[in-house]
Amino acid sequence: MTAPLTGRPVISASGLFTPPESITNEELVASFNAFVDQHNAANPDAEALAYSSVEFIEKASGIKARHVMSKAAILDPDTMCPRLPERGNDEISVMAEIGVIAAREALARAGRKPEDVDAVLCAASNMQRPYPAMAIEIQQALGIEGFGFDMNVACSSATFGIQTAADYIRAGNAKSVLVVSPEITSGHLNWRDRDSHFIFGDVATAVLVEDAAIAPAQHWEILGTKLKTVFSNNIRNNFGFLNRAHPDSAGSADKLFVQEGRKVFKEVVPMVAQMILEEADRLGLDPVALRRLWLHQANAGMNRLIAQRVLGHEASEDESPTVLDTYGNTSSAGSIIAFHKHSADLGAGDTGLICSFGAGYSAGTVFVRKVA
Ligand code: CO8
Repeated sequence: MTAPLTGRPVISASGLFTPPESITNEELVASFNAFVDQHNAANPDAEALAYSSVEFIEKASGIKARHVMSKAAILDPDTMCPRLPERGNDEISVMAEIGVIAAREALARAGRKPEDVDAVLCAASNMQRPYPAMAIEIQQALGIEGFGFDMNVACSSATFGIQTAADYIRAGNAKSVLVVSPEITSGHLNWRDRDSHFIFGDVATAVLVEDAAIAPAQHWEILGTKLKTVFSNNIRNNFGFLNRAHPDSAGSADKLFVQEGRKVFKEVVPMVAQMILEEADRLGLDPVALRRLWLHQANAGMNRLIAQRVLGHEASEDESPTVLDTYGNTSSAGSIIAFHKHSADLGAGDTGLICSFGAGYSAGTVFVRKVA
């Protein structure tokens, strides 16, 4: 007989899909600089484009490589964007396919059968299409009954998804919810933009949020979730269904990711550090005693500063692990990859924080405690 539901949300398990192909900074810069040479030779009267550099990328961001879904096309100076063959309506979509792989891992780790899941949220910074929802395709591919829908809060999509799932559990509207974040960021990155061409990578993550009553013995109690948004144009993408066919907009760089990176850095660090400290206080947690921070992976320097303000000292790799070096910024999936790869070693009673921040601006905190 199943125990009565508690209304207490937990993270039962997580899953990860990593694309097999990866681009090093050296490969990326060689391709970018070949494009620059071609462009400058073809436009002798225009202001010359400048080279990118491996040293700058690593120093400014901490990124050494990124996984991608379509390496050859991205590195081809004549293409410089992913080329993923279109699929028929009777085939699974690429985003759904990688989301399903991550979701299957989360279900297997939790010992959960698809028929026991009530809902699927596809939470990511871009959807492959507006409808039918990616979440419903993932739900169908997994054989889940119930419902699914898509949600987009840029880099904070996954934490906003976790809070939404946790609220379903708290309200008793669901007992098991999958939050899937397939992030094919290479499709909305401008690979010809020197300021940002090195930032992003592709990945998919999944988090299974459940009622404590049905969770596997090893799980993470969700102590509290908090979301925040403050409008900013400093990270923006103007692509949309209303401008797709507009003659003025064809090929415009503003229909891809654009940012004022330095302003983002300066404004988001204090906002997020303060939010974490306020939420820890509200939950009666000593921030200094947090065993691990799984922070959004956008910039190593940003994470260093945020972790320092929260913990009161320079965080070690053990206290604030980095996956940015090999994955790049994977938008909402970043903090979940860090959690997935660096949480098994913690002991019962250890507390930690999953935290996202990015475009919107948006930020989300999920404080967790390991059980068993
Ligand atoms: N190679 C060599 N030199 C370069 C390069 C390059 N590739 N790019 C810039 N430079 C030069 C500049 O020209 C500048 O030169 P000068 O001083 O002569 O003018 C110098 O380097 C310094 O440039 P910056 O001031 O821009 O460099 P920063 O030190 O600020 O580093 C960063 C730039 C890495 C972008 C840094 O500001 C940063 O990481 N900021 C935070 C960004 C951030 O967190 N953004 C979040 C975005 S993610 C998000 O919200 C999700 C959105 C949805 C997903 C989108 C998927 C595509």
